[in-house]
Amino acid sequence: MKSKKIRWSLQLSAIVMCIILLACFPMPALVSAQSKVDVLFEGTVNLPLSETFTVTAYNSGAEYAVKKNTPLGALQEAADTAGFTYDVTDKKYADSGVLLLDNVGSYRRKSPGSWYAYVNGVYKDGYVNPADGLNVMELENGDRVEFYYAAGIDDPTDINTVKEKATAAVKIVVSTGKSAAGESATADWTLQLSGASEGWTLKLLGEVGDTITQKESGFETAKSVPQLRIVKYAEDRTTILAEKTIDYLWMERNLEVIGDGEKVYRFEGVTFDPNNLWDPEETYPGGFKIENAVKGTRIRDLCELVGGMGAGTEVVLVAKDGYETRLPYSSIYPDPWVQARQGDAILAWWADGKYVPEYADGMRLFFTPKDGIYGQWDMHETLPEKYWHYYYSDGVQYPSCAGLSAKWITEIRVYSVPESDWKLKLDGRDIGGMEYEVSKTYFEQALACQFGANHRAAYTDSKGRVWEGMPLWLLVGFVDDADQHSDKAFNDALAKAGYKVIITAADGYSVMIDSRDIIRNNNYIVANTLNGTTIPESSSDWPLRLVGPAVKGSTSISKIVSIRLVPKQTLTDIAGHWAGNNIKELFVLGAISGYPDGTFRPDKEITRAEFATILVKALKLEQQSGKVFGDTAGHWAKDAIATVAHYGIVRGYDANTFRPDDFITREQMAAMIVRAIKLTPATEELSFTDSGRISGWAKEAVATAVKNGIMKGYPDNTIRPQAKTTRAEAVTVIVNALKREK
Ligand SMILES: [Ca+2]
Ligand SMILES: [Ca+2]
Repeated sequence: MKSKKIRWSLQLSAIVMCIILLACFPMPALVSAQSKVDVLFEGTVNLPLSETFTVTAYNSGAEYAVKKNTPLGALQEAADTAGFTYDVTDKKYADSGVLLLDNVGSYRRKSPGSWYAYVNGVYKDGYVNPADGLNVMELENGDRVEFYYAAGIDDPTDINTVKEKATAAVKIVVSTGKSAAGESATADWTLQLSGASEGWTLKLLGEVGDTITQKESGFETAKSVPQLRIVKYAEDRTTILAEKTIDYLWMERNLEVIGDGEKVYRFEGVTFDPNNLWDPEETYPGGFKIENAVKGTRIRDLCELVGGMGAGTEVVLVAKDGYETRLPYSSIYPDPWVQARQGDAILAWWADGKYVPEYADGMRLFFTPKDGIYGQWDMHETLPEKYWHYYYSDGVQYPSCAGLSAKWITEIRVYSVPESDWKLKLDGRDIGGMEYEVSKTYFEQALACQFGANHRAAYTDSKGRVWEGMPLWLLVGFVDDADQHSDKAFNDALAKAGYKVIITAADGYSVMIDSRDIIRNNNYIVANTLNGTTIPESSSDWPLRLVGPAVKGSTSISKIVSIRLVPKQTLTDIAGHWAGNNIKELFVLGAISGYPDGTFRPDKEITRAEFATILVKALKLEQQSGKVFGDTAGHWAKDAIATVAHYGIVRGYDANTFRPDDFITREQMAAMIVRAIKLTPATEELSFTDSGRISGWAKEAVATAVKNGIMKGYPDNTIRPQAKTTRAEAVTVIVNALKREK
């Protein structure tokens, strides 16, 4: 949450880049004095090795990841720098993997000329020779890449004739590393900026291609009064209709001051009582998380400075670290019901005798309810559910109204029309997990680290665009098994065993990623923001786009609406079965397999040998071959039985007898499972109606299994110790045991 990258630095680096680019690259008009040729770009581009960018084929709309150190990468950099466009087609991609250049700027293919590409003066024609493909061949430091647009060319390999006839050109020298970039690549410069209250000077040093991040020190001490920017956006949510930048001095002079500086306003702390999450009686068992005597300005009055909130919209309060808090129209323009419980939503710039910046948490959101306390139940009663904040602790989702009280607010975004909502469907049921629908708000709150861990990840693409969102593995962890929120929510064992992660777009297009490629890494990120702003609905990426260093053409997907986890193979007879989820989980783990006809036959009995085999695989016991019973010597499960015997999980009937093909009874199963995961023995008497029928040697094991939730009785309160175990029951007991181990 405490990102060093403050909002200003983004704006500064944009200015910085412009200045550097202007300084380093001569304008095209200045370098083409000697001929009629329209030189769209001439200069050096820096192409980092092992980075890629995404290009969209204009004929098909398909996206491709292309290495930067290719002729196409060089063209892309030139295009970005000089501000022209180009078009490639993928009509040859399917059979030769090349992209072909048709148009650059207004110079179109066969209208009347065509584009010819050269590297160090040698013609490169990917159409004829795929190794010469502009997206294929790799460039080296100092390579010259030239593109000429000319008509009436018989022999493209004759570069001199092509140059003579050319009417347009792009001339690039390639630099592939900072050290080789030459004198034009570094620049020292000084930038003078004036703050609203006093001037200050900021000196940044950088190199072309660097991301320059302003250090917080110096900047903050120089800036004596924090500024607040208020912006109103048009219906497209991008165009700025009005904006105003003010500070508390202006607010105090010009707008009604809320709060008398004596009355204390409080936010209730979380209850930490799982049986009383909301504290509707308002007894405040968790005390108060925030309590200050404040003065501030109504957020409504601030919104009105730029024309007010559109009906049904939400206001976005942005903190200096980028943290966003959203409140609905009804919270800023409250009706009497909300007014009584919530009061005004204000931006506090004074607390306990101090103005900002000495009031270090300011400017901060406060509510001014009549009773002085904004509690969990007030949040429940005054805000729609999607605005509720939570705090996770020990797997419990506690309502946390204090989470609304955002600190360090520097910007208020006001909108004209409501933002379209979206939902992301997560479905892990096919691998034994669960189904969950992530709302837009939930996703945003998770990113704002309300969920106990930092869920935010960022990726800068080849065009320098910064995408932010949630790593794919974290989303998968919500539904891969029954554990949604603990730090072990992502099931590593399942992911290592391998299942398919299918990501689907609104139009039905989908991509598949192997679970083994996503394990606790940021190679795949489901992004909802671009350059610090939520992806707008007008974008073809809305609402979510898959980005990250591992995302290639075949895994590139936008408009994501669902993520489904599916096993590599499926079983045909477990749909609707009471143990279906457990069966799927062990199946994906590879601990059980189906019959050749695709069935699992869950209600069939299971033999002692089969149970031992599943146990070895599920618990990943290291294979041992020492112990062989007289009747397991030639048995198919000889090794698994030897392994469980080695670990003391089974003892057999005697040295010679294991009876591998006997069906295992429930009390035998209890004995094996309890020894397998080494549970502390329980001695409690069991209260099943048939407890007395449990064999003496199995009493402790059955009690232990029941006490640990690994085995359960039947609805008629029997435990049926000598009944044959079904395959479904065996799987369930093992899954329960695995949970205990976890
Ligand atoms: Ca209250
Ligand atoms: Ca999980």
